[in-house]
Amino acid sequence: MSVPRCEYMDFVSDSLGCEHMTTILTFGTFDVLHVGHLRILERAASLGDRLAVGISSDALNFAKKGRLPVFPQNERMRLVSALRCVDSVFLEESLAQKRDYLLQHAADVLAMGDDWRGRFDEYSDICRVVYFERTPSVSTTEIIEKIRL
Ligand code: C2G
Repeated sequence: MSVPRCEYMDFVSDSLGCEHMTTILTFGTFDVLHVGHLRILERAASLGDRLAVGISSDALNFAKKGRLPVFPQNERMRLVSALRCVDSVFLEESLAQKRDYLLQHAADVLAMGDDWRGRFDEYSDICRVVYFERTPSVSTTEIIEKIRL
């Protein structure tokens, strides 16, 4: 019988008499870390017990945006993992592997900003998909432009 992983884990936890820990996953580049990034991570963490963050690799960013991030992936991972609301980080190497990442981390919830609204609904068969409103008036691109002026 094929049982979705979260239900199976609930069953095992219940049988052992332990509470199920709710895992939240989110993804992003988190380049030039700012308050918009912090706010989405805090709101994502508030949905459950553990927050794991997939940090987009430098190569993935180059493929998506045609430029490398200001801060390299190892530094972006260190900065995000130092935040109090984040429990763990991992490298997101491909957008196409999202389902694998969700299953590997036994995610109960996928949380993303609403600039991605609808783009991840296909994963609602394995977890809850939540979109949060983006924080207005702050973006990495605008910060870079301001520094350049
Ligand atoms: N964000 C936000 N408010 C802002 C800026 C960003 O809520 N003012 C959110 C985005 O909606 C996203 C997260 O912060 O959920 C990370 O944003 P980016 O670093 O811009 O992530 P992105 O390059 O869009 O990569 O697989 C998905 C990608 O990895 C997302």
